[in-house]
Amino acid sequence: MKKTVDPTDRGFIGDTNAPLQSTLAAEYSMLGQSLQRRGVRIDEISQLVSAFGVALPSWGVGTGGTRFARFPGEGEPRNVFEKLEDCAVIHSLTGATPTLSLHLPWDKTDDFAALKEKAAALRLAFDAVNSNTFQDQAHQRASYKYGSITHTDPAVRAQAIEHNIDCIRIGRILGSKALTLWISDGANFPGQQHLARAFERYLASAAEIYKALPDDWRLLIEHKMYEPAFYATVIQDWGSSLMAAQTLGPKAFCLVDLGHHAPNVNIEMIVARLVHAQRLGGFHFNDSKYGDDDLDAGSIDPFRLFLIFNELVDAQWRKAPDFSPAHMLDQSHNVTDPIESLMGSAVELQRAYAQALIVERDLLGQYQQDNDVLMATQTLKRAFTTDVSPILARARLDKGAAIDPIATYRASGYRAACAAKRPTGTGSRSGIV
Ligand code: RM4
Ligand code: MN
Ligand code: MN
Repeated sequence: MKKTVDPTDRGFIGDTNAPLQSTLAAEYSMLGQSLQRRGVRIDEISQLVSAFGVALPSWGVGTGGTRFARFPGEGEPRNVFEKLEDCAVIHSLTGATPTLSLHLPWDKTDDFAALKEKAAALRLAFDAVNSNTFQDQAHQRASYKYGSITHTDPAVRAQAIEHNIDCIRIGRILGSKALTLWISDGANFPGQQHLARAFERYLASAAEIYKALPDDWRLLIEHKMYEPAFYATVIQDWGSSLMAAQTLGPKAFCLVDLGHHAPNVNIEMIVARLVHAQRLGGFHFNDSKYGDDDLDAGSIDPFRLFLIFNELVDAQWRKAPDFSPAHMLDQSHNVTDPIESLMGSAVELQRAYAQALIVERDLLGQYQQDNDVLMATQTLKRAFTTDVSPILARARLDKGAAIDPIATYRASGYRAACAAKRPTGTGSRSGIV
């Protein structure tokens, strides 16, 4: 039988790092010299990378599925406490995921105070809470089949509003500072829904939720082009989301889920516009080829991820006002070990961030000013094609995390240990996302 070690154990991580350290030191120093020739100080970059964090989606540590089937993974977490344990493994090995985002009622428990305590013991905290009015729960008064906060029936709207307010209450216990509002409301057929009135009902209901927000909280409005509504979704694009945020008030912001756009949409441009409007609230990072595919961040189009981070770093660099977007992952893992996918994605975000940080911004600005198109685009490409892996590994090493998170995770035997103590078939309900 393969041995099992606690992958969060510092001693174990240190032991697996030991044989890799001298190669890393050599690679880091070589990269440092090459960056220095561009006027970039590598230590500054690795400190910034080290300070970067992204929230894990609690629903992402379970195995996902498609509309056709779900194949349960081995040793899936059976409840939110076990989800926390998996998140702690990811954070211990990457040092990049200090927070997680809950989804309610998927993550319901009778004791949220105990959950908070357990999280603190595992060095984890809570980012935005997500409400769920896109499926019916057992014993629910009214059905969301034809919508939730935009439903034509005020009783359904009231129930959905109440649920969101309850999420805020739970979030306050946990120390969250934001509520993410994604609704699946929309229409499958032309004529099914009065397009203008549905949006008006959205604004009125969202205003009720907004009223319940504590002063230091944000409402993150997530848009999505389609699915499950296939003809018209009420908050289908960043225009609707921005209008809603601006109507609701200063605590309302837009959340950009990368997968929620038509293929080929220029997401970095949307980011730039939302930064301008001072309403960029945060991200759900993932990747996609066709639609809301929820694939691992950076797995399909790493250049696009880099271009998004380029906008974020640029906004930081020019001190854009009211700029502090939340970074969260929102992925569904059907054919990989969710822990490995989430670790890989956190690292890919750091990679895009590091690449964006090494863009020679003064030079780029000058090329843009002079309309030197070729040199401007090459300046971006130079940063993107630089292998920043030694910076990422160094940032992890400095924090006591793993130089090679996935290899270390595999060496620990954690998944096999989970499979033994968490029987298959009783896994999380957040299967098909
Ligand atoms: C949606 C959307 C939401 C997520 C659900 C599970 O497509 O991305 O953020 O909460 O899926
Ligand atoms: Mn999302
Ligand atoms: Mn989605």
